[in-house]
Amino acid sequence: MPDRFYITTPIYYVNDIPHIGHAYTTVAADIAARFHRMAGADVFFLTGTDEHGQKVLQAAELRGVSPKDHTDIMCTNFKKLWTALDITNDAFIRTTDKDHIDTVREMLQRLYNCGEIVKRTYEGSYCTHDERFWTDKEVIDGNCPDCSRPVETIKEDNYFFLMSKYQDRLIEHINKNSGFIRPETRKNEVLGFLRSNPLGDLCISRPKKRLSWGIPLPFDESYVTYVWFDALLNYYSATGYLAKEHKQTYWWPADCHIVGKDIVTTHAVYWPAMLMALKLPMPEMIFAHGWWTIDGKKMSKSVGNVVDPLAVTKTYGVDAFRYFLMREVTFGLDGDYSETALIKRFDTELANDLGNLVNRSFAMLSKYFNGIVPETTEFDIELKELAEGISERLKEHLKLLSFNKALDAVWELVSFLNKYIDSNKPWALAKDTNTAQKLAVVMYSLVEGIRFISVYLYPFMPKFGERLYSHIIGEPLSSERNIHEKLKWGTLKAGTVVTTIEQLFPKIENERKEKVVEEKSTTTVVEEKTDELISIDDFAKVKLKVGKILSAEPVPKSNKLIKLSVDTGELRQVVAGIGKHYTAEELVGKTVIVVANLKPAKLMGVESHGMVLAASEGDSLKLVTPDGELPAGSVVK
Ligand code: ME8
Repeated sequence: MPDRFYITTPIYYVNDIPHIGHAYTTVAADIAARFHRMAGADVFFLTGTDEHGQKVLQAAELRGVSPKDHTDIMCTNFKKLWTALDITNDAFIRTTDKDHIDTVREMLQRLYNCGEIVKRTYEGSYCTHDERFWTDKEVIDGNCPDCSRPVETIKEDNYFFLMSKYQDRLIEHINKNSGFIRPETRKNEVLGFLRSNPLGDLCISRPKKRLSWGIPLPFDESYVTYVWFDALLNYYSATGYLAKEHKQTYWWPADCHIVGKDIVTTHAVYWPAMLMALKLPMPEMIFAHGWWTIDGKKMSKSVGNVVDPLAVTKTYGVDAFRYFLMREVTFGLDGDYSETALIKRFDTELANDLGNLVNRSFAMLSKYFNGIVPETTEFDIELKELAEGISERLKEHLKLLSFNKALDAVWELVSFLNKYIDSNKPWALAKDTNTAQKLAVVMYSLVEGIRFISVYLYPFMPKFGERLYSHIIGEPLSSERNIHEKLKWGTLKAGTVVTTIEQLFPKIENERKEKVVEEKSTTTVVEEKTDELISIDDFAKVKLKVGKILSAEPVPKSNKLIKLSVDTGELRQVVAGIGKHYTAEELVGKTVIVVANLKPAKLMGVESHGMVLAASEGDSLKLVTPDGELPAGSVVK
């Protein structure tokens, strides 16, 4: 891993209201930045806004304010969103910053002086909306190939950057540096484009009489700079005035430009050609990710399907949103965004797999060791190797921005620990003094494993990682330097007090159901009508699961209700009216069958999420249990 890591997002058009697409790129860059910081690298993470051009001027005029005042207001939409999404950008560049403008002018002058920029008369098709010329081949039926608006034929003098002469060098650079453009499909696309078309020169000026809102050319003040030429230079100019403590040469070249696939040509052709002309080193990698759609359609204000990231995070939390974006789709491919998919991942992966692992582990530590991490000299070698090995795997995956592979690796540990509980059955070990040492190993391993998970997931879900790590260790994770050194099995000290923790990801479906729960203090007696048969579909509505009773205690002031904590693949509280037939003590460790989709109810003021099945005859009552061992959560069919 480099000791110094410079990562960027595109600078977003200041007129846009940020949506999940913008959030996606920025969250991805944030994860990479956090990961490198944790690994001890010196990180510079840059984002910002692109503030010049016709559209900004028009929007400002419409509001009756100056373009600068307009951009001052509009760029705060992005700044606020980044704060809300826990983005740790080190700097926010605006192309209206004086230092950026000075750098652009200096670079233009340099290129002009060495003959890389020349003046020519140009006649061509121009799209005012996109502020760019198109070749005759590109124009479709007199319309712009990008926005489909009619193009105008314009003849005027303009300045051109002699980009065409870099065509061969660009192809050579891309071929020699296999990781320069990622993913592979985008690299091939760019190579295909460069090999099959003669690369034109780039018109980098706009006459002021047509467009006044831009950076004036230093060698001809009657022109302003083409907005892309100005924008791309932000990556370099920022290193000169926004990255503190070091010289520009320390930060340049960038390690990683993350962009969407829409702007791959500007980044993988224009920008490297500009750098070649400026005799500046090439960035290490340009990664063009895929596109989020809604029901297969492009997000757009006019269609009204734009998803507001702030609204999503208010409902589901920042961590869940960040997790979903990175988990749902392979970085590089397109994906369709839906709330249903988000809820599904939240409930199964965050609430069930992860949240319950943490909850039941800490609850058992509290029950069997008063919340004190026990002393142990033994450990499970497979678990140790898995936990420690993820560190290297994350490095490899994050180098290539394979976020979902990284999450897969962490989830191997989550699943391992869940199975570890089921196979070691701490509740059974706790019953026998001969297995006290084994119980200590199991409980130590669970807490230690969870500590690893808190660190590994921190870049993805910073609030979760921070909260969990400091809950275990008592120190904030973000203040730890070189945290990877602490990813050695056994670093957790015996004697550490780890109290129980409230549900980290309360199930969304449950929360919705709970809203309609009514207080019930009476028992409903259903009269059996033997002649009323139900269909198989009716029966299928009842979800029965195998559950393991982790703890039990009598409900105060009741002689028959017992409050159970049951593992049914998720941790749930069930109140059972079996107190006359079983003591709380003898219930712990039993395997039972639970009705898992019963509406929650309150019995003597205690919430119950499900029902334990029992058979009775006269005064006798026995719990129904499977004929043999099955893991908690197994479905009864
Ligand atoms: O192009 N899915 O700015 P922009 C995924 N100012 N990502 C998306 C997306 C979607 N549906 N929509 C937007 C510009 N993005 C220029 C950049 S850089 C020197 C100048 C993300 O506001 C994605 O990263 O149109 C895309 O490349 C970027 O927003 C475009 O932002």
